Amino acid sequence: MIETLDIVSWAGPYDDNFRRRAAERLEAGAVLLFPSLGFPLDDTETALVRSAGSDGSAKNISLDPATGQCKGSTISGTELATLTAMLDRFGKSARSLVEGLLPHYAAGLERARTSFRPVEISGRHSSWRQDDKRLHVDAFPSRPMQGRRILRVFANIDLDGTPRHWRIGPDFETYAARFLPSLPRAVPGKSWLLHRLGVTRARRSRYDEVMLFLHDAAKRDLGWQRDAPVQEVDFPPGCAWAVFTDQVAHAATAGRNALEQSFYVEPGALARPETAPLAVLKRMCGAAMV
Ligand code: AKG
Repeated sequence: MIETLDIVSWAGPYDDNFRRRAAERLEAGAVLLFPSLGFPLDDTETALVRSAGSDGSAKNISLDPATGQCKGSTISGTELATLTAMLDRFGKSARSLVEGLLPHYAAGLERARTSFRPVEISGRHSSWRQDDKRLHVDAFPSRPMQGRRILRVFANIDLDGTPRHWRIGPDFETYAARFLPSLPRAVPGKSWLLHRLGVTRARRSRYDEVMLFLHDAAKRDLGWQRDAPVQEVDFPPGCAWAVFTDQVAHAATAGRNALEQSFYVEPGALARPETAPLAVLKRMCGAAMV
């Protein structure tokens, strides 16, 4: 489940061996772990990270690279400019890493939001649906993916040595097989109406409905949360990791001060599309998904 790649720079070119292993293992559902890939901070960024988490900012401070706007933080002025620049630098570094290791994604890769997650996870309260301490695969209620993949790059930038702790659950097919028997039938007109009402940015495909169902059904099932076989992983400060979070069941149970960059990947850019949730669900449900 964990493929360790000992690279030390966010910019390639990377060794053929690293590129081959990244391409083979990521789409097979592994987490690519880069134990020596730290994201260095300068003095002003370090001061900002040190004070974050206690200033009332949201659990997720995010930068939209399309607008350059940073949302969720209570800071302003030069501090906000420093934070925005740090997030943008991380987003660009993550893109350079992905394009260097997985060059076949470059033409089908969209950089989405970059986030800073300063707040300690353990003990944090949220609704069951938003509780990322429960195992889940990612799906977005308002942003239909229509088969595009969700690839995320994380870095732990905590200054006091706190690891980020994840639980990684069973493979996607095993996860889906557990919940698909109770998948509700599609409701004609629902995706049209949700789009019309502005609840979703585009029409949800059946793929989006099934992925949201899998996200919710897993988080709601406390018995499965307790009993599912998991691998416990600590991501210490100074490391980075990349994972298809729409495929890999994951729960983040402890840690603070992480950076995260989301990418959307076109299905046509995948090396092995038959391993993607879109193909797995089509096969398991016996029906077209998009
Ligand atoms: C998610 O964003 O889907 C999570 O589960 C949180 C991961 C993290 O912040 O480490």
